[in-house]
Amino acid sequence: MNQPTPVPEQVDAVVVGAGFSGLYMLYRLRELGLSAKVLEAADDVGGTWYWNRYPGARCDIPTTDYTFSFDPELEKEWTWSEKYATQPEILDYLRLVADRHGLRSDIEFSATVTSARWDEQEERWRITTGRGEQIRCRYYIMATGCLSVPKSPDIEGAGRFAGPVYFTSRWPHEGVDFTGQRVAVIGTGSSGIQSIPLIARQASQLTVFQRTANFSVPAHNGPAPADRLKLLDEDRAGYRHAARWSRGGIPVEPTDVLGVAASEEVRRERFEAAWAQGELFSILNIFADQGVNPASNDIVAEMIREKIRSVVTDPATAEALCPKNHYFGTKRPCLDTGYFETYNLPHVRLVDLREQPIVSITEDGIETAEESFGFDAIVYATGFDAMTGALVAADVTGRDGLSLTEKWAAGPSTYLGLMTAGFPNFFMLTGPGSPSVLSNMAVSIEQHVDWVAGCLKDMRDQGLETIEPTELAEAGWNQHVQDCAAITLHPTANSWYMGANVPGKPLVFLPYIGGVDAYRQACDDVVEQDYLGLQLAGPGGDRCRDGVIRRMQPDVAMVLAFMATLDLPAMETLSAADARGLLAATAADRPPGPEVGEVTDGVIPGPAGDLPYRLYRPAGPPMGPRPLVVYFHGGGWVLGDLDSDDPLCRELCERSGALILSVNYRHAPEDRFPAAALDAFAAVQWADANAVGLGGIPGQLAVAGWSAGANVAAVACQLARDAGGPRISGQLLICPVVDSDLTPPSYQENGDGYILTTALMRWFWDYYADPSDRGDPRAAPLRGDLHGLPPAGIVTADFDPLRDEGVAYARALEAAGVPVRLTRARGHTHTSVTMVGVVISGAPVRAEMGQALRTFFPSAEPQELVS
Ligand code: N01
Repeated sequence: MNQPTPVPEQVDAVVVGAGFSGLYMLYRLRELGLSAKVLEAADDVGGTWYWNRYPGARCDIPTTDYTFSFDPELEKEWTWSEKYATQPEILDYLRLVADRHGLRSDIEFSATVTSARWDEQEERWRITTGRGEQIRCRYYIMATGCLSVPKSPDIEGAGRFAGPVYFTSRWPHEGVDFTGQRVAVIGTGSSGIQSIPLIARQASQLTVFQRTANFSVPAHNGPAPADRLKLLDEDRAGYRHAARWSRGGIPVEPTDVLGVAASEEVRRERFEAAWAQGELFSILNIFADQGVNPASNDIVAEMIREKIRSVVTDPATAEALCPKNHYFGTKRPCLDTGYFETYNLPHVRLVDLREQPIVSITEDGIETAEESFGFDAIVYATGFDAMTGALVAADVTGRDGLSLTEKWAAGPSTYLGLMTAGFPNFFMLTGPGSPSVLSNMAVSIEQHVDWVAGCLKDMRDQGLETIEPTELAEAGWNQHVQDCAAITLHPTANSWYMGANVPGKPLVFLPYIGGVDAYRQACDDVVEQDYLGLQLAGPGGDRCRDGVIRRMQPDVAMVLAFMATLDLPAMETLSAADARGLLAATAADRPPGPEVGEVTDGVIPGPAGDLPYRLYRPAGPPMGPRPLVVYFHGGGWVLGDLDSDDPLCRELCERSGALILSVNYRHAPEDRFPAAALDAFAAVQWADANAVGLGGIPGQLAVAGWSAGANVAAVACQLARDAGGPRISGQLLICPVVDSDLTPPSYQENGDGYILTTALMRWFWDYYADPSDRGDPRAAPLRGDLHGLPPAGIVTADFDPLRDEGVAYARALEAAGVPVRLTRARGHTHTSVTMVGVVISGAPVRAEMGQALRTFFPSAEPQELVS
């Protein structure tokens, strides 16, 4: 007789995992009145704190902060015993949370999910467990943790060892006694660094196999920090609020001290204070630029290396323990208790795998390129398939039979790290593309759970049943995640943040590094903007407001936010003299730009008097003549001078390998149209006539300029063509003013809030040219004849009122048969592309500028690009 097909259980939501995030998610789902089931592979709650029971396992975020905040009564009842709690204590805490809220009744233990499929007809997920159970649910929520799937040993012969093998991430519950044993530990990440000192206490011989030396800071464990406890006692709610809106999920004021600018005394003082504090967020906050500037990072890294050398007595071992292959912070730094001191013990030895790689694990030990080691036990502290491992392992199939594994073959793609297109009603808690592992997980978990719960409530209230990101919104978020990473040193490291620890895993920066505060704001903005980028459907009607939540480069946004705090007067409300003063004052503290070979100042004769110039010569060979670029500064024909654009000129010089001759021109309102244009043309004529004396190559002359400087550069090209010379090889026009029409869409979109405003442009035009002159091609070159002009490199910025006229000029030049190289500065403003050393995301755009200049001089000797 046929067995009746079991009727699948039905719940509103299935949650996978009963760690911090799964427990809190269940609590919130119940609060909403939704039926929910948590599937947990272990036989108890705890998640990462269930599995990682190796000796020395502790949190490395202070317990004042590594704790739930959703239950104020629990906060009162529970007191952590130490600054950094042990694994058993954290597990006890999570058990208490489960029991206090009666969560266990909705948790099925020892239940693994073998597959999850989206049923298009029913609009339900069909979940299958290892026991063959079927569960149907509307919402499928992965609370599987970021570091839960251990990396399988990728070492030759790993299965051959005859003795016991232990993984830090799957430690036996009864513990391990290494007394009298010869023990090998492979791996020196957080798990290795925490466990090695304790294993050394028991083992008769301990050999640590290190592939990459790691930065580690003494934890100075003990009672919870008194200053934090005091703050909590005084205003717990305020403290938690500050944590939620902090950069890392702990209320730490981000420093504005730049490592490269600080005195030796200040550097040392800040470093020693952070070292004494023994907290990750302090040591990562010594300098504002340590995460982005190699020179600043080196200062911190060297001070840590000094500490290691001062502790480890054997100089060769000390040197091997000094991290030199990655920037500090680009691999997860560790907190330790007596880690480096352990290497002073006579029975502990470090084997540097970069000196002698492992050839194979053998039956009785480990063979390296130089030695054979015999062991009684091997401990793998080799890490995890981080952030994506648990998600793709769960065999998730969304719409049209697309599996998550297939979709993410080239790296994860998510919207806010919470959802992914093609997988309706599928949520990831602390998924890739969210701050997660770069933050205090407790804060990030609560934020994600709260967001999901809020979303489910809104859907229910509005009669909506499915939710899924659009491709556009998701692509935009992925881009933003990568943009944030790209301005840091992170992508340079072979870290698990990059997926580099798992052979064959795509190299993509996985978490969101823009900050917990910025991230929370983005999530809130999505909701505020009617669930921007999400398609929602149900009896309440289908709807989708498509769009990208963060289009601006993160450092550009930071500069704008900073400028807003300065509360500067709008330029157009000032006199020209005061506006010039303001520009000079705001430029005073900026980085100077790259070193060049030589800088000389001089004057050239202009039509109405001398014009000051500054000549930049690139560093290095060849020492002979170079192509020459005449450059004109920006400033709306009213402001600016040789100093205002000095850093940009330096960078163009280094990137192009050409001489840059920056020339001042007469300014309005003292000298109105066409004075600036005529000066520019005169400067080009003079440069051509004097090329040899300047060190230039005769006949290799180009022009360049930014903003109004690009205007006069473009005009100079038209005048030179009309006058039959000089011959100009190319024109680089950076965010050019080429028309006097203030109505194109880019003026509507970007006319306010991005420094160059419509009002300011109007002010510039009013000073520069009478309305009757504004159609003259010498004021508005877009209106001129564009045939026979030199090849152009044109840069436009997304958030620039002038964007559309730049594009229009490119199109019009092309139509006139002029070769054009159009570069879109994605996510940039009119000014941000020129902010050398401040806006790092502008570096690729400036590299493009240098490249454009190079193409103007094909016969010039190739130069090495300075990136
Ligand atoms: O893992 P890891 P982990 N041959 O990947 C080495 C969190 N955590 O378990 O750097 C030889 O950091 C590998 O070398 P390399 C925390 O976020 C927190 O220690 O790839 N060696 C590395 O040294 C942490 O970052 C706490 O060259 C091999 C080590 O193994 C994350 O979990 C405690 C190898 C792996 O280090 C992961 O930490 C513990 C091979 N084939 C963990 N493969 C807290 O304190 C790998 N290695 C809260």
